[in-house]
Amino acid sequence: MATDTVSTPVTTRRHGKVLVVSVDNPPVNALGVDVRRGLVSAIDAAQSDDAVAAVLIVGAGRNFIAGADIREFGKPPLPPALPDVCKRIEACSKPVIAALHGAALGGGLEVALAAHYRLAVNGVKLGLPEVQLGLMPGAGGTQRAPRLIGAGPALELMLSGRQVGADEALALGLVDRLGRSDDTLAEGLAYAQELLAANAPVRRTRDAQGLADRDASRAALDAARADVAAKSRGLFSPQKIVDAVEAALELPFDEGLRLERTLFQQCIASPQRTGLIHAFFAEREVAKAPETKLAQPRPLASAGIIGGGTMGAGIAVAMLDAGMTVTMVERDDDSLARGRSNVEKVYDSLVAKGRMTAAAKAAVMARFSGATAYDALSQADLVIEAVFEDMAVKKAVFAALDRVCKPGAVLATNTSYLDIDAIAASISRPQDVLGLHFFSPAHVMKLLEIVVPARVNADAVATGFELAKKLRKVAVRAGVCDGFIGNRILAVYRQAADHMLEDGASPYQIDEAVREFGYPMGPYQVADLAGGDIGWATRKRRAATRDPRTRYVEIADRICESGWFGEKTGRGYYLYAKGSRSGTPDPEVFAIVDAERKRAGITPRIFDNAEIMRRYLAAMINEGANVVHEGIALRPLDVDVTFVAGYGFPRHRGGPMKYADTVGLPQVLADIREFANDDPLFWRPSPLLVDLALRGKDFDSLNQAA
Ligand code: T1G
Ligand code: NAD
Repeated sequence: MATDTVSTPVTTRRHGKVLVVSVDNPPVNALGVDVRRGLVSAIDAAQSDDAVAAVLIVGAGRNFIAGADIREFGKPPLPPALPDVCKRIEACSKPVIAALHGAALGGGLEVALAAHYRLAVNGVKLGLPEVQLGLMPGAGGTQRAPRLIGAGPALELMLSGRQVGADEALALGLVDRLGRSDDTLAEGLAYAQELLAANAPVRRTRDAQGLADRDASRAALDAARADVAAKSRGLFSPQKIVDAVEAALELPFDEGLRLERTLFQQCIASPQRTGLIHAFFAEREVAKAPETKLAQPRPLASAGIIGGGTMGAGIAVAMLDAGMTVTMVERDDDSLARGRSNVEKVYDSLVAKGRMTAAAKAAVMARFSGATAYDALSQADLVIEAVFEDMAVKKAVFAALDRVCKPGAVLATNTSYLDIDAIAASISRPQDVLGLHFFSPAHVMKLLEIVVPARVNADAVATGFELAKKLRKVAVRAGVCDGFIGNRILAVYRQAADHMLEDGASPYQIDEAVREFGYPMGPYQVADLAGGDIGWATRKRRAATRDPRTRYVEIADRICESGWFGEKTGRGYYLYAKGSRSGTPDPEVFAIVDAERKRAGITPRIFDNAEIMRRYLAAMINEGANVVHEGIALRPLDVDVTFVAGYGFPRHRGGPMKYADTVGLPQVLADIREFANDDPLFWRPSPLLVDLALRGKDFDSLNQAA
């Protein structure tokens, strides 16, 4: 065994004639500056050591290399740049082999592509996910990948950002060999020995012939360009990726590399990069709630669901998909049968689409059982209540759970608005009660608000976060208030939209402005999708406590009074032709709006889309600041993740609070103060916003401080 040489986090060790270069930079071996320097030194060492005939690059820990160090972006770049590191690896005159396990993503895959041979073991995840960060491969990936696997497959990988496993990587030609075991080092060394024994030459990817069929490459480029134009909805980097791959086809390698660099710098400079990287890290920060550091989660093998309606059934599917055992309790046999069929419907449609076998469905449903008696839940680790949004009904359910559930069972409610402290106080074990607020459809929507009442134990909250991980949800910790984080803020910016509607804008123009901003849908399309009856019930419930001085727009009530609840009734704000999910403007809605304006004595005025968004976002940001100020959300980034994961806020803008920072808090505050001239009661600047603007701080300063 030869001696160790050069610096950490990259170490080298000679195994016979093979120099093993090991990257060890926890947690994911990101290509920070020390790793880059270490790789260059290692190749230089190999180059100058006659005893070395080949180089094997491996990653220590769970991954090969998960890419460039994302935390370095936006900071002054330190040499060597990653493209130069890759060039150095590729130029090595001795065969360089990369042995891949775990994540080999972004710059990590680019390092592997610069190597001359690639081996992967089972469980590997290869990909070029830069587009998900508002970036593009910037270390040769756009030039080497198309040459290795062809323009079509390379474009698909870079534009989707998806990860591929070992078998697909081999089929694509991304790797040359699959290891028989998961001992990456041993498999890599064996492959290196075999190559040496076969006198395998240095094989540079820059010379690979994946682009030889120009017509096919051109066709793939044209298809990708059309796809990006149709689907990228204003995203910046997808276009740059296509431009770079076009350069791979049209330009010599080194010129293509130079153009890639230029395009990459443009992506770095784009605000979308800032927004998407903020979203990446924010989603990881929200999972680190104080309670998860204080306590270990309780067991989570079996769960009970009370209520098999829209939410109960969706939550049951999410849990079954995560491998849990689920018992649903309903009021009576008919309701239970309906609940079971709501669950089965999801799997039947997967079977019908060929995305699930009947046997797999049967195996999943074998973990599902139903009952009308609560005793069936005596051994459940966790029970989630999703019955009617009525305090008396919910308290009765919790009384029953208090009676039958085992000590230590976590008792959760999926209520959207009701006071969870009151529910907890109604039973003998408030320390086990918390809110688990899913979003519809619960087996699809990523967001899960974990609502923390005053008397809950930390391990019950930690169990909520553990459940979120198990269900692959993005969990955000929220305090108890009317509507928690999401629905509370939604109610305010929806009011701002209704004010503009009554003052002269149309629901269709408002939806258009919101879509232009990057949302998939506007607020009136969302209302029609969710069903106007739910909001109507909430408004009626709130009527008794509404401050009579505040402005109340009755247009939505008029529409609901007509029985128009949206898609489920064929009309709401839009008209829906039979079987169609896309609505058309409804002349009768215009009539209702005109009548309400007359009743309110309002002369309509013109709004342009820019003003619509200034008002819509100012309301959202201001209430977001109130939610942080009151401690309902721990930090501004918790509000951002809530809206990106659960309310369609465009991810490339990072979230409402991040967006506010890009606009500048003084500007947001100025807007609110301008709007307050007409309605000082609605537009009351949040004390937090005023304070931060005064001190020249932004919301991100609070994220850093936490
Ligand atoms: N840079 C810096 N930190 C990173 C990182 C990265 N690339 N990847 C992960 N982390 C941190 C993360 O914030 C967390 O920190 C911890 O590692 C564990 O991550 C030139 C431009 C690899 C699949 O997009 O997809 O290369 O919260 O919780 O679930 O072309 O992390 O503990 O403090 O996610 O096991 C391209 C991003 C970069 C991959 C592991 N690469 N990472 O998942 O753990 S751009 C990526 C992931 C690039 C070049 C370009 C996942 C993972 P903390 P985790 P995980
Ligand atoms: P739903 O009307 O579709 O289903 C409620 C189910 O509860 C019905 O099947 C009913 O039979 C059952 N039920 C009522 N009383 C019961 C009892 N005592 N024991 C057992 N079962 C009983 O309602 P939903 O939309 O699924 O909403 C359920 C809860 O989830 C509500 O608190 C709601 O506010 C909340 N929520 C709804 C949404 C949404 O978009 N629908 C989103 C988040 C949260």
